[in-house]
Amino acid sequence: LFPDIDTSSEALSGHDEEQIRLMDEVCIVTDENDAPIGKASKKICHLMSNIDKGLLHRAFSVFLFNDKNELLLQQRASEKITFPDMWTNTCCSHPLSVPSETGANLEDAIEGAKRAAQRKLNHELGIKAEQVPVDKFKFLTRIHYKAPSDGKWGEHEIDYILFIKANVDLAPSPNEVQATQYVSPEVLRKQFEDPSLKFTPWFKLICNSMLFEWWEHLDEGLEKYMGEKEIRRM
Ligand code: DMA
Ligand code: MN
Repeated sequence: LFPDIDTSSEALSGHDEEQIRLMDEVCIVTDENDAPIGKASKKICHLMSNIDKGLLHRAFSVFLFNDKNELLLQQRASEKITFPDMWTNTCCSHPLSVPSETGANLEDAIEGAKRAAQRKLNHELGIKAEQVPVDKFKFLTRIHYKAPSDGKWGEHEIDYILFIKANVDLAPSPNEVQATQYVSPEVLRKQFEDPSLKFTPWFKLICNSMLFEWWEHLDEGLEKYMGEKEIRRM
């Protein structure tokens, strides 16, 4: 499907060793309708040279709220190869190309994304699995978007949006996350007006489309937004 795939080995030089190691994780390559058509390393999936040829992979974005309905944000570590130092939603990553995280139909793929979410909430933020049980995540929809990071690197994903309301204990990994904060919708809207704060492109896309409406319905009426089958193209 992608005969001229760029596997360039120089691309990673100068980056953080642990983040280089994580570039060997194996992502799920999909077609535009989110059907898995293969697998490729995280490195291959995030090189703009490959994205420009149409390479697309599966991802998830977690939005975690506390009992005051405040959203947990994280600031990405400087060590991150893509989108370093930017503020973003609670946790993002990729379901891996293993049976437990892939799934052959949408229902199983959602379960896979939830398992991956639980795994990465622990890896990035030190949240114990018991505090974020898989069945507590609510799947809203899938978003298809493309966003360059720095020219060489970027994102092109089908992103599963997962909400969870849970009070958690945080122990962030400094290699992943340099700061965290809980925000209300009002505070987040104010932060968007501050040009010194940089937010990730996918977080801005979700904020500018559905986030605030979903957020208003966190405790009542969220069901009507959940389980959307159509992929939103952004
Ligand atoms: C990738 O996030 C997923 C989305 C939705 C952008 P990431 O760059 O934080 O992935 P990882 O934590 O695996 O490096
Ligand atoms: Mn990605």
